[in-house]
Amino acid sequence: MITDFQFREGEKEYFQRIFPQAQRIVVTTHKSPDGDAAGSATALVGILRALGKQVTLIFPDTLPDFLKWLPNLDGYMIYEWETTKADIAIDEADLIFSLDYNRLHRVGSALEQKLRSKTTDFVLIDHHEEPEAFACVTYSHTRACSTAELIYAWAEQMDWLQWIDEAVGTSIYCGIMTDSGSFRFASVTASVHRLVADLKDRGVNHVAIHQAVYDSNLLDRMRLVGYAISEKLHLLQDGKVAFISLTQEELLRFKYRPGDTEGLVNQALSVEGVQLAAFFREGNNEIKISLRSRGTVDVNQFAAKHFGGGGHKNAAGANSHMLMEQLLEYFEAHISEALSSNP
Ligand SMILES: [Mn+2]
Repeated sequence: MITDFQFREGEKEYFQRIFPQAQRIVVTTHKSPDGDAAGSATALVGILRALGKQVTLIFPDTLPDFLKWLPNLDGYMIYEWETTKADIAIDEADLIFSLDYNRLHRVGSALEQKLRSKTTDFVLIDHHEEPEAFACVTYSHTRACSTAELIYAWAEQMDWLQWIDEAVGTSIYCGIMTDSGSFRFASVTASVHRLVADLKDRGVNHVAIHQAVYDSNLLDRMRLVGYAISEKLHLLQDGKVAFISLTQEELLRFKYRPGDTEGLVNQALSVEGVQLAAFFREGNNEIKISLRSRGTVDVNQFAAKHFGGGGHKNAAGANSHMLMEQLLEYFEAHISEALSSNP
């Protein structure tokens, strides 16, 4: 075995029992799908289609352009735009996969309601803390660097590695690469490198994947990032906290497209001396908060306590309905708590 993430008791038997019967399968991910959500989902779709299943891939909202080249995307639906069609697929499904999210509300309220109304079996494959108990199988390992790593681990334990062809491997690589900061986070183990070596043996072209994801900047995006860093990056708490906020007006000025601010919060965290970074992006009716931290500073707890969000200890997110000004004041007033969790 290459991966460290063994099935718990009864999980393999469950899949062996359910798979011969499950013909129509729906695969879902969290809102604002990132490289790991889309990578793990398309990898799973590729494996399931190779097994002869009829698979529908549903994203809650739009897929950023830098992920639209992924293999096995054909026929994917955006729930926000194609609700009726997607609802039919969900109604007809005998099995639903939940990938890269720990709680059903992470798919957005419309899709959440639809999924909650289903009595079909759910399978959750994820690496975020404290998964909600809604699935028949919760294949959740918080030490995994990405959900894509868990898709490989899942296939390996099902003895389905033969279905990991170049296309499926490409999706898995994309998920691991984007969720691990290109293999630099602490979650990247020797097993992850062994797994990637195996993907290389299966024909995966890492140079092309890296270029497709990271070297496709549009000028507007570069200017937006430049503006955010030069005009909107502020420090608090003697330089231990960095934050960036962008209003809708600012995003429009730079012709914002989904995915354009991906990674911005990590750049704020990369400033010398910064232990916690936050990014606030104003959407249509809520503000999306991304938090990152170093070492023992716990942003998962902070996000849960103050904003009802969560994620991992060093990377968490939440949504807020406060106005931007209020929200930033609130953040400033409470952020020292997160730092003091650091002994
Ligand atoms: Mn992930």
